[in-house]
Amino acid sequence: RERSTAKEAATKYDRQVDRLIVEEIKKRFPRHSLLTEESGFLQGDPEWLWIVDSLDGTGNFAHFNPFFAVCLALMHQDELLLGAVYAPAIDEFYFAAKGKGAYLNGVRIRVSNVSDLNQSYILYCEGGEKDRRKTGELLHKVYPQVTDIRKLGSAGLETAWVAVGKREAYFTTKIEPWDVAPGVLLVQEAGGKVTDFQGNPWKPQTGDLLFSNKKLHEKMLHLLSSR
Ligand code: LIP
Repeated sequence: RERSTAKEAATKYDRQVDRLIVEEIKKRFPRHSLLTEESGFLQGDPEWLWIVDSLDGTGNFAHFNPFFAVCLALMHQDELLLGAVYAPAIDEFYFAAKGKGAYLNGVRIRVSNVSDLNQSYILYCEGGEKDRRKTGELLHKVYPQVTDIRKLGSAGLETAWVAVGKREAYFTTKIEPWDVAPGVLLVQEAGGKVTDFQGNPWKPQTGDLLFSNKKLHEKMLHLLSSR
């Protein structure tokens, strides 16, 4: 452990695993661009972009909580082609390919069928320490309407749990693209929906996001965007 707040926690493992993944991608796809949490933007062919978080949920990892993951996505001309979230401590490997579905440990997955807010389990997190107040306000609107709320501490896993149907929706503010890019494709390929709080489609620059099983997307958007 090197830095003090949970949000800024970075271990030497973040950097070691980042180096390993970057080297491997560069070896196989020397001309592709990369955007990683630890190395920043490594310019290459602008049409191909790998988005990497070597250790998502570093705060958990540093505090003996098994919810942490490696997150990896590939974009071609602004379209997500591949997404992978691997949580080694709980043995969950999520993978999605554009048009080919989403999988957990090789088995096809679907989002949940729940359409009533009062029967739904919701996940949330915030991308920046400064947004605690905003997150608190959003929780204040959502919590009374739903069965319960959880924060797992790994955005990658939170998105994956919506894709696999363990939870109905996940919302986040000011999140970074490397935390959620694979989850966007996982949820879409599992039959769910991903938008910003106004209902616009995901872009790597979008920080406020709602991932859902589609069936309660509008109801959740209504809560998140209401004043
Ligand atoms: C973390 C997320 C977590 C979020 C933090 C942070 P990191 O990723 O997955 O859910 O609340 O802001 O972004 O920094 O451990 O890779």
